[in-house]
Amino acid sequence: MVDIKAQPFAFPLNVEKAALIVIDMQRDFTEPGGFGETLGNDVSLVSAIVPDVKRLLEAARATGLTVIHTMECHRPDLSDLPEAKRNRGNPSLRIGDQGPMGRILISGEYGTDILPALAPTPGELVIEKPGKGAFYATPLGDELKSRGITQLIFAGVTTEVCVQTTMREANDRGYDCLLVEEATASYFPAFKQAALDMIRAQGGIVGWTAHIDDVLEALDHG
Ligand code: C5J
Repeated sequence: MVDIKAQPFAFPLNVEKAALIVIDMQRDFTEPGGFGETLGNDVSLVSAIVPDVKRLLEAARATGLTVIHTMECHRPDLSDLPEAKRNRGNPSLRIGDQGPMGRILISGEYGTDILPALAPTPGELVIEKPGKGAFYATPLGDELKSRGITQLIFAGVTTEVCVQTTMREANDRGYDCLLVEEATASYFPAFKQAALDMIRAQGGIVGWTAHIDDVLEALDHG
């Protein structure tokens, strides 16, 4: 057990029972022409975290931590895409439409893939999820139980949507959750700040937050 300096208080890391979960670091959210941009967002705000997510991934791999990647995506026949989700808002391209990087947020398409710099290595778990939360309609819960994981270290995008939704799902299921500040981003910096603040408020009501250098130092000693 090693303590990670964190807010609202130290996070007691048990490397045997912890996993790094990297949420939705896909081209569709981070590169021009993808889903994020069709919604009117500046994707450079989220692609900026790639070097820090990479540092975290490399440290987790070196420490022998379980590594999990998620991807928000849908089946090619759209059978797992609720009409409400497809029709929400006024994007220039909807989920399933043909875009410059293939069909938007469809499993197997180029734009749906995880960024090459952060690509899963053989043996790492990849969870395809149709919702914002990674536990909804996926095998994530069973996979974590079968590996004896009780702690989740979070990175990825976007902080207040898929990251926070998954953290809340995990917190309700009894996992200790830690979000790494420099390894998560939003298209709206104020929303990222608000999410960090609400996660660690009230004695860590959803979980902990920590700076990446403090997490890396603990992993080095873990
Ligand atoms: C969004 C996500 N923002 N991965 N997805 O629609 O946060």
